[in-house]
Amino acid sequence: MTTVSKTMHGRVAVLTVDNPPVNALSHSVRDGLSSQMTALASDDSVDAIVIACAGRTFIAGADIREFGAPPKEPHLPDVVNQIEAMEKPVVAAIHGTALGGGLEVALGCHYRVAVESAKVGLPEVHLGILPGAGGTQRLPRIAGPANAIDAILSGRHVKAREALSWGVIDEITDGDLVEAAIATAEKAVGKAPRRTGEIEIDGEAFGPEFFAGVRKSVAKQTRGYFAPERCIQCVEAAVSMPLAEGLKRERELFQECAKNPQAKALQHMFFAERQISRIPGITKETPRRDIKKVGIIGAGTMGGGIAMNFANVGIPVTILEVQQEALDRGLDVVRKNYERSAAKGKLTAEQVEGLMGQFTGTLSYDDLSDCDLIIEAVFETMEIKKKVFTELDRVAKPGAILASNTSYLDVDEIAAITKRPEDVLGLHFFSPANVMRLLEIVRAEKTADDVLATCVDLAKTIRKVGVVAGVCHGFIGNRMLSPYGREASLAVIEGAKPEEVDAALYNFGMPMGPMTMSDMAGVDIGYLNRQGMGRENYETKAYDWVDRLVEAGRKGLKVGKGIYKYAEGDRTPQPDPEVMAVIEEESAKLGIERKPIPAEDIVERCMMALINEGAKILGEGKAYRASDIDVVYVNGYGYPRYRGGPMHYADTIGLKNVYAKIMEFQEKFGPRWWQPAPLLKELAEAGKSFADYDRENAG
Ligand code: T1G
Repeated sequence: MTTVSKTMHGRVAVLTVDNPPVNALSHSVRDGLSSQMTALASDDSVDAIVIACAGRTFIAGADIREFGAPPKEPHLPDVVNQIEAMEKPVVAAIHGTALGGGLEVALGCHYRVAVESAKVGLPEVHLGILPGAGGTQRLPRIAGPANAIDAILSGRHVKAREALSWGVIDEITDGDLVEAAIATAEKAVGKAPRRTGEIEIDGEAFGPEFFAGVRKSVAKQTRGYFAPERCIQCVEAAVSMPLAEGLKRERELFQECAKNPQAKALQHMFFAERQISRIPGITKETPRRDIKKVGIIGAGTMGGGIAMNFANVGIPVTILEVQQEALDRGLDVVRKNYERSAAKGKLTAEQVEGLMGQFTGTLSYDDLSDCDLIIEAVFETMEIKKKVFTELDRVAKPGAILASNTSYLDVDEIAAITKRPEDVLGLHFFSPANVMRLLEIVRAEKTADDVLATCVDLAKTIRKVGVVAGVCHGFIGNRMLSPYGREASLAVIEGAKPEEVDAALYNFGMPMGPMTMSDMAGVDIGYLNRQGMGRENYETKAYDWVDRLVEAGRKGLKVGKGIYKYAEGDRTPQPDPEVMAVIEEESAKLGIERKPIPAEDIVERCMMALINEGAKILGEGKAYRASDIDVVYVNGYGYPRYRGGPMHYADTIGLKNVYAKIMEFQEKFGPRWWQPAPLLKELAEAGKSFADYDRENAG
């Protein structure tokens, strides 16, 4: 298939790349560009060349689907070198996004013309690799090492205007892009070639101190990641080496990254996040409902945070509270949030007012009658939720979508209280709801397809990662959190200190350990939950020590003491001997002889618990794909993205090994909590992975 075609415009040859959906540099594109360059170099009827793209975007990078397959010639670095070496001027005409290999091709060109809305970037780091076709060598030369390192380490999409100021784009046109590029090409004919790779960097200001500063500034957000350090080393090479040597160094470091398991995990996440909107029974043809106005019930932290998501994208919201005071307080918190963003320079004072203008407060359900979607974020008991939904059923207009933000409750039961269960579903936001990217979309038994489809699209509109889950206690995320927390807590009663459990999981890559997380969320929340459950329904051994802390007033960070203690105004958890005394007493009471537990064992128990529950959820059809579970854990619980989520992590261990480990735990810790998920057993015995399961069940 020809993906690169040529048309003549006077003496300028325009090459058009047409490889939908995003003009990725598949083998045919590389081959087309390379053979066209060879032919055009000696074609006397051609003075100059333009590279443009059909469809929605300029080249968005290498073809990620070809990763892992044996590389086929011509290789991209050679194609870029070939373009740069041309004696005839070559101009890139950029619209959409020139990303990764796409920007590298553009940097190989001698000029770059773009439309105002275009963006450029080197997002390879998000895929666990680095720009491997000269991007780490050419971008520092043209944009300067500081801008280059910012772009390469963040992977961000740089707007055309900013790229223009960096020198990466030569011209922004508001007219026809290809015509503007042809004009630039014609003007360049006869001038000396203008090659990015020949620009000399003044290395003076970019010595070891500069790079030490860079390393320090990204240390926190790149903790555990393999590629960022290699990206920095590439730019160091660009500053200190001639182009050819720098390109060689880039190649070596690229290979190191590509071989590292993190690359596979991060690429898995790339596709996983694009799979989530493929839902059985939902197609492009499924009708959608218009969401022009949203109602939120409850102006607490959750309700206010949820409301902000809609206001941010220009959808007006009506917030309902029971009392004026609570309403005022809630709206005030929203305003303060926006003002904080303004103080950081992210919003102007005018924008803050504009955003606040999207909010209407009310004390009356009747004011929700014109809302297309109403989300309740009230206290988490079935009784209260039912009252709210009865009211909603009374006031909502026909066709309005009614959603509950419950984290655990049965959405079918909530839906059944209304006369329109087909309009009801769960929309489970994560706190703080204006920040956290995850949204669990809970498909209840009777939820209509168009309701679900509307909410899946809506998640994208409000820039959330929306994963569909079935109705079960805790849905995907919180259901898995429960056995994970249990194992962490058991480790404490068996001999580990809380700070040892936290350190083990932090070092595994979690943003914080479960004990710190408990303190932050409020230790009393789990306590109240357990009180409602009855002792026969949970592992008392794991939690009695925690409950004693709560009963002694240690409710967590909010009161300055919980599993840890906190100095006034300081959020740093500090181990507390008083807590250790309680733990030791409880261990003794249970007849447990406390023994140190190695960090690997703590991690293993917690991870196996997570994976096994994930496999149960998948087997019961409460998640459509193992990769959906990975998306939930990475975006909602801070599971290290570079491990690809718990299910991908299980695949890297091998499901046979996972199953064997769970059986070993059953033997060692008893069968009550260690029943292998039937699906896990089945896959392990068949020698399959969760990825195989996803492939076989696709569509
Ligand atoms: N390769 C293959 N498929 C790709 C792809 C790519 N690079 N980019 C997107 N797709 C598919 C995607 O899976 C989806 O497929 C469809 O295109 C639309 O994508 C040597 C090593 C371009 C900003 O990392 O950031 O260059 O699900 O839903 O929201 O240094 O896609 O429809 O079947 O995301 O409009 C570097 C990745 C590669 C860019 C468009 N490039 N892509 O966003 O649509 S590494 C990237 C994106 C590299 C060199 C190297 C976005 C987008 P399907 P979409 P979108």
